[in-house]
Amino acid sequence: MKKVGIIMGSDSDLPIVTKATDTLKALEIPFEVHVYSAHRTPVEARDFAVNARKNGFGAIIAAAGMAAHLAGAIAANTTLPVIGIPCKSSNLDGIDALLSTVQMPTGIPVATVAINGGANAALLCAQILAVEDKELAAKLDAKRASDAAKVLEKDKAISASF
Ligand code: RP5
Repeated sequence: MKKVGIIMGSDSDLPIVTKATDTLKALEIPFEVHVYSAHRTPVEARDFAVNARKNGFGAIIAAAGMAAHLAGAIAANTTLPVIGIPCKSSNLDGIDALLSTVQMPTGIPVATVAINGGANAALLCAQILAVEDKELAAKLDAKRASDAAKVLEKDKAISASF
């Protein structure tokens, strides 16, 4: 199976990235995690993206906050699918990172998940890889069914309490 590359702009983004790594682990999808910044280490970020396809990656998650150019900078250097996670920072509640990540110019797409949406970033990667992987697709179906069953359990409990 292809690997997922997870890049974060700073180790301060790790709590958000952990939601993605936990999700990938649960689905038994191989991944690598790195701290590369579009601004502080632009050469390393670019090198990762340029070599990602030949290094066995099938999709890349880029998590960054503030002026979050990481996902776009990675996407500029690969045609692998790139999923951006806008990370919430203290001043602008993540709106800064959301707009910086989502507003990509035509030709260089970044699939942007919700602010701090680490789990959905991993699920979207899994869905991309599952296009050519029936076993993974079955795991995703099972997860959907199990998540729905949990909601229906909550429905029963709440409904019974009134
Ligand atoms: C971004 O700036 C990082 O992705 C992080 O979300 C934010 C703050 O970084 P630190 O100052 O905590 O290293 O580049």
